[in-house]
Amino acid sequence: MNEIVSYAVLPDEAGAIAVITIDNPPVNAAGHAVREGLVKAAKAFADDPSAKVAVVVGAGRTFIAGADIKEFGKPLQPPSLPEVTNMLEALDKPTVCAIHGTALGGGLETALCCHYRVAVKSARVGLPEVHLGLLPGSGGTQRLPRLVGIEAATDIITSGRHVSAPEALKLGIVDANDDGDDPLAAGIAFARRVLAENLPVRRTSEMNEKIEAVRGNTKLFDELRAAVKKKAKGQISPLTCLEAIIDSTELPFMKGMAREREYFMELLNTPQREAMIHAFFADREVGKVPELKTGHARPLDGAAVIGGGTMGAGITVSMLFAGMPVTMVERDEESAQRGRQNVERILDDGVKRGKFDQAHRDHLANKLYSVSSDIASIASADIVIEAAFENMDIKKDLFRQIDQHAKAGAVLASNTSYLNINEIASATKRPQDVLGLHFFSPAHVMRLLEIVVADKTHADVAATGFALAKKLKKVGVRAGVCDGFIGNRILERYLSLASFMVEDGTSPYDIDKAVLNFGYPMGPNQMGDLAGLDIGMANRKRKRAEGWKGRYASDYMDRIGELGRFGQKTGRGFYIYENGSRIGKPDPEVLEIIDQVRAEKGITPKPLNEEEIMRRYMAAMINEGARVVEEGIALRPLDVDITMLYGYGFPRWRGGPLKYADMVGLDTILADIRSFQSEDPEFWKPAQLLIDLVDRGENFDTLNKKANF
Ligand code: T1G
Repeated sequence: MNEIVSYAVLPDEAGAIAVITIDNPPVNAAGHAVREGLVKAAKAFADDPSAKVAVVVGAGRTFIAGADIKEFGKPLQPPSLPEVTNMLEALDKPTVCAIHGTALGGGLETALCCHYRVAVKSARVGLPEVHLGLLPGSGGTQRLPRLVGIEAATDIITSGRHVSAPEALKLGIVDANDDGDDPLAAGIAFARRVLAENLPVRRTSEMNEKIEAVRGNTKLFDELRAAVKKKAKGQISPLTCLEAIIDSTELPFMKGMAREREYFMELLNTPQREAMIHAFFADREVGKVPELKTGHARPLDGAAVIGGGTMGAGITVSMLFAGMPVTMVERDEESAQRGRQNVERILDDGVKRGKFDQAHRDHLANKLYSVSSDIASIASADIVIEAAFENMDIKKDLFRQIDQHAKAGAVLASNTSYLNINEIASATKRPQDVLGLHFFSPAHVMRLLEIVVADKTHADVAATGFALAKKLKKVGVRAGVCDGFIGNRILERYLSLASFMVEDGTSPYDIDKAVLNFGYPMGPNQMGDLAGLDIGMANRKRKRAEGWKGRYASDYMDRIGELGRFGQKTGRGFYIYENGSRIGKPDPEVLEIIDQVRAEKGITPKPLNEEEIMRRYMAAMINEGARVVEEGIALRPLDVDITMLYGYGFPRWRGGPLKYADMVGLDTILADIRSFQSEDPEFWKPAQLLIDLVDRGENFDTLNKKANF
C-alpha cells in the first residue's frame, strides 16, 4: 500500500471484510501511485487469511474518475492499468466495488474487474475515452460487451456518455443501487451479502453468453459501423472503439485485450489524441481569469430579460432551465405576449422531444416565468440582461431606463454580439455594474457564453458572469471589448476570405465541401443559408454607413439577397431547399450571378482546389486569432480555441484553430500568410504575435503554459 491506497480490515465480522481505499484527490485519477498501491493492497488481501471479501472504494468526492490524463504523452510507468485490473479480477476471493461520484474510463474498468459492483443513487459511470481521442484501454471494450451486450456497449463507448446509477443497474453494469450517499456503507452492506449468501468469485471476462449470441453477425457489425462512422465526422477513435468491441465477440478474452492494447497505443500516438486532450484541459483553464482572484460573484436568485425576440426567449429559457425565476420585459403588452409565445414554443418543443414532462413545462412557464410591459418590474432582479435590437442608440436608451429601475448591486448585461460595451455602460451611472454576456443562438442550446469585461466592469460583476455561465451549464470565455469580441471578429475574417475566394474564381460549393471535409458540420455558405443571408446584408450595410472601407467581396451575396433569397427561411439562398428540406441543392443561378460579378470586375477566375482553400481559410482564422490574443481581447490562445470549438463548430478532434496551428507548425502558417500577401497585402498582413513566436521558436501553447491566472 502507500498513503494513496490503503488496506484495512473491519473490526467486526472477525476481520472477514477488508477495505481497499483509494485517496488521490481531486478525482482519484489512476496515476502511477494509485496503480502501485492497488497492486500492493490486492496482494495484502490475497495474503490475509481472515479476509473473505474486500470492498474497493474511493475517498473524497468520487471513485476513480479515470487514468491520469496528465500522464499521457509521457513514458508509461509500470504497472499499466490493464495489468492492475487483470490482477484484481484474477483474485480468488470476492471483491465488491462501491461506486460514487463518477466512475469513468479506467475507473469503470477497475470496477468491471471487481466481482460485484454497487453504486450509490447519485453515481454515474461511463467510458469517455473517445472524447480524448482514445478508447477504453483497460479492458472496457472486452468486458462491457460481456455485461451489457454489443449494442449497449457500442452506444456507451462510442458516445462517451455518462450512465446514471439506475440505468447502470438496468443494463447490468452494477448489481445494486444504494439509496444512501455513503459508498463505504453501501460496499460493506453488499460485502455482508456476499458472506451471507456465500456469493462466488464472478469474473466479467468469463461471462461470454452475450457476446457469443452475436458472434459472426456481420450484418449487425456493418450496421453498427455505418452508424458510428456517420456520427464520428472524421474522428478516428469511435470507429476504433467499435472494432475493439467487435473483436470481443470473435477473439478469446486475452487476445481481445492484446488487440485493445494495440489499438490504444496506436490512438495514443495520433494528432487527434493530442488535440482532444488539449481541449479537455483548455475546458478547465478557460474558467481561470484574473477577476476571480479578487472578485466575488453576486447573488443570482432572479433575473430580468429585456426583449422577447429569438435571443431574449432563448436566454430566458436557459435561465428557466437552471431554475432561475425570470421576468421578461417588452415595450408593450402585444410584444410581451409575443415574447411569451416565443418562450412557450421552446418549452413545448422540449416536452415534444421528451426532455421534460408537461408538469415541469407548466412550472417553468407559469411559476418561474412572467412577462411585463413595465420596465419597473426589473426592480428585484439580481441580473438584468438586455437582448434588444442591435442598435447602439436603442441600447443606450434602454440602459438609461434600466439604470433608473434596477436595484443597487444588480448586474446589468447586454447580449450584444459586437457593439461597444464601454459605450453602453456610459449611458448608466453605474458602469462598474455593466458587462457583456454574448449568448449564441439558440441561446438555450449553444454552450458558449462570451463574458465581455469592459474598462470599468467591477471584478465582482465579471465573477458573476462566470457564476452565471456555470449555473447555466455554459462555457464562459472572458473577452475584451472590440467589434465582434473573440468569435465574431475571427468569423468575419474567414468569411471575408471565403467571399474573396469566390469572387476570385472558386465555387462556393467547393468551399463548403472543403470546410465540411475538414470536419466542420457545415460550410460557410450553408451556414449563411441557415442563419439567413439578410443578416449579413444588414451588417454590411451598417458597416458601409459607418464608412468601413475594407474589401468584402459581397456584391454576389447582395444580389442573391436582393432577389429575396435569404436561405433556408425563404427556401432558397446559396442552395435550393425543395419542399422545406434542410438539405439544399446547389443553385445554377447563383453561379451565374457570381460569373456576372466577376465579368463586371474583369476578374479571370482562378479556382482553388480543396487543399488551397483550407490553407487560406485556416491561415485567415489563425492570423486573426493571433491578433485577438496579441491585443488582449482573449486572455490566452486556448480561449480562442474554446470559443471556436463551442460557438463556431470547429472540429473538437483538431483541438481548436490555434492548437491546430501549433500542430501544423507556426513557421508553416506564417510562410503561407506571407505567400498569400501578393494576392492582398492588407488582408494578409501577418499578426506581429505570430512573427514574434516564430522568431522565438515558440508556439501558442508556450503562451498557454506561461499564463497564470
Ligand atoms: N486525469 C487527471 N486529471 C483530471 C482527470 C483525469 N482523468 N479528471 C479530472 N482531472 C482534474 C481536472 O483537470 C481538474 O484539475 C480537476 O481534476 C477537477 O476536474 C485507461 C485511458 C471527473 C467528471 O475522461 O470528466 O481512463 O483544473 O474541474 O467538473 O481506459 O473531471 O483543478 O487542476 O473537471 O467536478 C478517462 C475526465 C480518462 C474523465 C469531474 N476519464 N474528467 O468534473 O471537475 S482516460 C475521463 C472529467 C482513461 C483508460 C483510459 C471530470 C469529472 P484542476 P473538473 P468536475
